[in-house]
Parts: sequence; structure tokens; C-alpha cells
Amino acid sequence: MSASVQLRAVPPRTDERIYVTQPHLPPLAEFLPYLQEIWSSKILTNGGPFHRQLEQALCDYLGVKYLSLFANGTLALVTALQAHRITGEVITTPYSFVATAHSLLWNGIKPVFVDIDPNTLNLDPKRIEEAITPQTTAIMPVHCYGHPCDVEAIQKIADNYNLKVIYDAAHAFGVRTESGSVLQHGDLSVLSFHATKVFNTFEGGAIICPDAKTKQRIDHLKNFGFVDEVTVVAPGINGKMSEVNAAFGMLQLQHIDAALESRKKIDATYRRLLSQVRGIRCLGDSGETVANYSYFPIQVDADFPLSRDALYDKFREQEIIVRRYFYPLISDFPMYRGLPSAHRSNLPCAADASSKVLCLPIYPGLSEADIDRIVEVIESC
Ligand code: T4K
Repeated sequence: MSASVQLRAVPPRTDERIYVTQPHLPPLAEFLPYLQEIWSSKILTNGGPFHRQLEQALCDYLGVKYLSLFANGTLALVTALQAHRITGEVITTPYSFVATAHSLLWNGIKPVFVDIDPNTLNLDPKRIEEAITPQTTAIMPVHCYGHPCDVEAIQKIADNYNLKVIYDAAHAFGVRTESGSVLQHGDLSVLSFHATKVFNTFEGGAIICPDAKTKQRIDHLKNFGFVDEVTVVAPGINGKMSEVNAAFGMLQLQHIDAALESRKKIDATYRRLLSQVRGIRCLGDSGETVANYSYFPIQVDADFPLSRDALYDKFREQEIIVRRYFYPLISDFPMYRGLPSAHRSNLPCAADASSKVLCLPIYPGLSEADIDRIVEVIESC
């Protein structure tokens, strides 16, 4: 008996629910020619034509020298650490998505958590030096919500102590400061192109690096360590992005400026509508000259009538699925909480932010009526 799959047209979401984000999808018809090309060439993966095109197109768009595509951001983080043979201890932030610290454990590295700056919510450079030990080999900061870290201060410390800097730049697609792309700082930067990100390839990621030699090593590492058919130079992994994902990235790039413009308008509308609400602070504005508006974090302070968690519940009752990025702190998860640096007394600013910050929905296509509905929930408290 031959198996057959009945395909039915899936109706678009019609529910009243608003999510914290929605992937930006161009019209399906625009993607079909790309698929046609893949079907004709029969090249599905292993560094095919769309993979090569997307690497170059992203270098041009982002203003970076070398970029290596990955199947997702987590594999890119794991590989970035391998690329520089990082071992021992790495200083990082507890206020991030778990993948940041998980990439260290996957490499047998001990994370050392350092507190965040209460204004930027990024790793506080003033707290880094006291956490350095003879085992420290690198710093892994995160440009949280796409807001740039204090890259100059971090580099100064790294230079003084001969440490590598590997940025988890998962949120920082397209972010620029006065000196250009924020992705040029440190030894490596890692992007995520997950469905929930500003620029998505369904799943995907990339490592940005400053020279051809490092890119070559990264490219070997993401392909099992193969240099050629018979030569394997490292215990590499399969981190390659497929042609379908890369082709989708090429299409997404055509729409990215419009998507960013739409996010910018939503960001401005929230800021205008929430500016007079007592106890609500809109976060951001950390010195970027070009932001990407990837998240809209607000801080719920003590003079707001509800706690952050009560406001979160109220949103959910109204079918508005806001998120507490980042709660719990990474340092509170079972595989980290036994570390001396994970102790709450070491991380007061991170603990405070984790109990007060809520990310409101932001994505192209979020309507003005949706924004009014969201703001109304806050104003009605
Ligand atoms: N470093 C940092 C700092 C990161 O934030 C991340 C990922 C990484 C590293 C690792 O990169 P990747 O390996 O993921 O490339 C989401 C994402 O899964 C994750 O990529 C992201 N950070 C993190 C901040 O958020 P969840 O568990 O909150 O996602 P989820 O599935 O609850 O989705 C959120 C909302 O988005 C849903 O309520 C509805 C909407 N959604 C989601 C998906 C997946 C859709 O509408 N369609 C979809 O396909 O982690």
C-alpha cells in the first residue's frame, strides 16, 4: 500500500492571540523560484551556491569581513570556542538565553558569572577584573536585546590579561555604532537566525571573524574537520546550513530594510504611549547609531501598581503572550547553580533585572490596534 499525505491549505492564524514575536515571512510565491533552483541543481547542502551567495551578501549587508554560516546559533557558539581553542574558565553574563552558557559546558569550560550593568543589562566591565583567575582564557559577553556592550572597556581588559573575546551577538543583527558594525569587535561574534530573530532563516546562525585564516578553520570545524576528501584536522561537528535555509536568507535580505523600518515605528509608538505611565521604564538606547529593535523590554518598577509577574499574568489572561526574557537567570538553572559565581549575592543587578523586565510584542505586522490593546493592559492597572 502506498502511503499518501493529504495536504490541505492551512488557514492563517485568526486567533486573537498576540505573541512576543512572529517570524517575518515574505509571500510564499517569492520563495518558489529559489526552491526551483535547488530542485534543478540537486545541491542540497555542503556549501552549495546559495550558501556561498548568502555568506557574501551578509558580509556586504552587515559591513563585516568574513562570515561563516551555521545550522543554528548554538552550534556557532560551540564552534567559536573551539576555533580559538578556549579552555579553563570563561567570564560571561547570567542574564541571557541558556545557549550562551551551555556552549561553554559543551566545550568542558567552566562559566564564571559576572554581574550586569543595571542600565544596559550587559556584562559590567567594572566587575570583570575581579573574576579573572589564572584559568581564565576568554570573556563571552552578550549584546543583550541588540544593545551594544561597552566593547572598548571589555577589549582593554582582554588586552591587559591576554584574553580572547567572543561575543554572543545573537540579538545584534545589523546593529551599528559610530565605529561601524558592532559585530566587528572582539575576536569573534556569533549571530542567530532563529525564526524568532530580526533576520531569520527558519533555523540558522553565523560566526563573524576578522581574517581568512580563522574563517578557514571555522569552515573546517563546521564540516567534521574535513580539509579535503582524506584529511581531517580537528574533531569538527556538522554545523552546516542547508541550501533551503540559505536560499530563504537570500530572500529575507531583500525585505530586511522594510522589516527594520517597521520595527523602528513600533518601538517609537510604544515609547510615546508608555512615556507617561508611572512605574514603567522603556529600556534601550545603549549607544547604537543603528538599532535593530529586536526586542521591546520594559522594566516594571516598584511604583507600578502590579509586580512584573502579576502584569505578565494579566497579559496572558488577555491572550497577549509576553515573555520574561531573561527569567530565570542562567545561573539559577541546576547545572550552574552550584558554581561559586552563581550565588545571588554576586549577581544583584542581574537578579533585579530578571525580576522586573518584561518583553512586549514587537515584529513587522504588529498592528496599531494590537499596540493599543497591549498598552491598554498596562494603563488599566
Ligand atoms: N544566544 C542568545 C543570546 C540567544 O537569545 C539565543 C537564542 C541563542 C544564543 C541561541 O541561538 P539559536 O541556537 O536559537 O539560533 C527563543 C528562541 O528559540 C531562541 O532562538 C532565542 N535565543 C530565545 C531568546 O527565544 P523561546 O523558547 O522563547 O521560543 P518560543 O518557541 O517560545 O517562541 C517565542 C514566540 O515566538 C512564540 O510564543 C510564538 C513565536 N514563534 C516561535 C517560533 C519558533 C512563532 O510564531 N513561530 C515560530 O516558528 O526561545
